[in-house]
Amino acid sequence: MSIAELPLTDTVPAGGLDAVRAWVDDIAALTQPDEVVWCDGSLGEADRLTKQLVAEGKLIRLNPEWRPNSFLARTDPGDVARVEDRTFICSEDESDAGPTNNWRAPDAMRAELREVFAGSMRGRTMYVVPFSMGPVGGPISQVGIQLTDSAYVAVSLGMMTRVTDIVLDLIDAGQPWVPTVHSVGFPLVDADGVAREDVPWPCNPTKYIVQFPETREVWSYGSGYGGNAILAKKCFALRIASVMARDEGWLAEHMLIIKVTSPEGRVFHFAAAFPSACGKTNLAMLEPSIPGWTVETIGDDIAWLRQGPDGRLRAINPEAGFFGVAPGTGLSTNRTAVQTLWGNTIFTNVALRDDGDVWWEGLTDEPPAHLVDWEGNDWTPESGRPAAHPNSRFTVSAAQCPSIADDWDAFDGVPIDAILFGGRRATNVPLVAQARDWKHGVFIGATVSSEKTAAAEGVVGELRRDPFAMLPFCGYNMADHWAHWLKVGEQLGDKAPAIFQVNWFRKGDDGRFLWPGFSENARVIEWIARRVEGSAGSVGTPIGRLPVVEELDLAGLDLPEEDVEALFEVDSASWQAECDLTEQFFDRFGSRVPAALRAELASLRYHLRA
Ligand code: GTP
Ligand code: SPV
Ligand code: MN
Repeated sequence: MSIAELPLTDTVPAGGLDAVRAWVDDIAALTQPDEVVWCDGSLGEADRLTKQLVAEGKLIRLNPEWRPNSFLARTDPGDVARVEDRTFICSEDESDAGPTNNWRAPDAMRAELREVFAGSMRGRTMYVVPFSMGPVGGPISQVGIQLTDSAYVAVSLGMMTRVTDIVLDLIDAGQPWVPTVHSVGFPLVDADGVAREDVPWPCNPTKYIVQFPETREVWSYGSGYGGNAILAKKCFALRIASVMARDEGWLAEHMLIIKVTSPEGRVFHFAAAFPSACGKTNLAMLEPSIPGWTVETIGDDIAWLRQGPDGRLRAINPEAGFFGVAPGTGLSTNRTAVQTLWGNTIFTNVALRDDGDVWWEGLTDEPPAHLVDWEGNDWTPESGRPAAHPNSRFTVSAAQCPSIADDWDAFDGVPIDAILFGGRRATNVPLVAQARDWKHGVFIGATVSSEKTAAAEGVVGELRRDPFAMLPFCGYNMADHWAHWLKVGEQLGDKAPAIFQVNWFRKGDDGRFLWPGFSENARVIEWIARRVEGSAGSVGTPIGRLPVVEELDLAGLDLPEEDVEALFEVDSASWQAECDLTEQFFDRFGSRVPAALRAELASLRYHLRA
């Protein structure tokens, strides 16, 4: 059979291990790797792969005195973040992808992918990596397999998910699985058999991050960077899983999960959706500044939520590791993360110290006198540029986190008491507000806007709508996602969690953050917990219920009264302008916007004018 005739999978594969083997053979015939290696997720395997990556110059081993079994990867300068304009949702019907996704017809995209993947792994090894999202065999968990020609990606996947060959047994016993294919698009031998040298970070200027929601497949080409290449994460656990969730009545969301314990010993679980690089990992690892409260980590990026047998919404963290933003992570901001990174960590695009350890902006107050920056160049504090890339990251296993909760990998998940929506907003959005009810909460989620960060290619700081923090991650029409949330709320009835909006990033006229953030966010967490248990009051405003300021614990904070006022100011004129923008945003989705959300907008306008 010629390459052009080779079928690409276009149905969810059934038929157990035979189907897996046939698929692996098909992809190998298409991409033509030298060798196919099946991974089992063992420590020995990770050790072999990292040693090989070091030998090939693709990883730098850090000084084991400071950072045992840890590595630095430097990407190609053109492959440092998610590429949203090269991310495609290939549903049969364009309207199912919606106006916020790039859509391509599935057949046309398959033909294009067949071309780019043909021979793309020549001269390389193709790794077959079976993984479970969530506890292996758990009722909310799902399994998948990633094929990749990058050992860096295979090792990263082993840290971020549960890689084990038990997954193959589950598949053989009939469990559905999601096939994902990844190539860095840098074959070492061309079609004429001419060899070329490998480079430290192979990738391709042309990138494709492709989801087929109906057949539940992922194809990724040209990038080695996290969200583009670790396909179990954003591609599967959000874009594909959101579609599964819509069809099956659950939720796949860009949310952290925490366990909060009050001084009286009452336990709460919160889930919170903030856009990329807007504080999920930091809140997930919060070390409360107020006495008596503890916060423990369950997840820092993705939550799968499903109504449990008791009628409550239960959540799991489908991942098993953290792929966290390095800059801004330091002892004074996120001590828990710094402790998590003591060893067994892969750092990507941070700076290298002369003593063989790593550094990034915010790790310490003062930078070292000399560094090698993320691009491999000499750096001093006078260089006038950041030493670490603003989207530099760490990859580390969740089990290593000192604040990890004992129930973080509970089979059935944890019951969720409150859901938080947030963003990076210099103006308008108060420090915290509670939604009046589920519908109002869905309106708040649907209208989140946030200043763009370095987590994706594009202009940093630009304000954009990022509903549910899912703009780049919803595998179907965003307006249908809102309708789905309304439906889930109806199913949950009076067992539905309370919904809140938070904003750590409001600024004063002088441009400084009004709120100290980080561990002080515990004060907001406390208010939310008190609202959930019914022991704190609130003040009704058009945009939601705000704290009674006297009930908010601000003791010991050096916060001028006018800053507190500014943090909670609801300016009618700016909110009316915000409503106009919301209407324009809704209009992009036409008649698919649920009537309940149009009604929320009308009611907000009415109350702002009243
Ligand atoms: P992704 O992994 O991209 O999804 O990001 P994330 O939402 O987990 O964001 P993360 O917690 O890594 O924070 C991103 C940046 O925001 C870091 O530089 C943090 O230091 C900063 N940040 C987090 N929390 C706060 C806060 O409360 N206040 C301020 N001012 N900055 C914060
Ligand atoms: C994000 O951008 O939201 C991340 C990093 O969590 S990535 O895995 O690249 O998506
Ligand atoms: Mn994220």
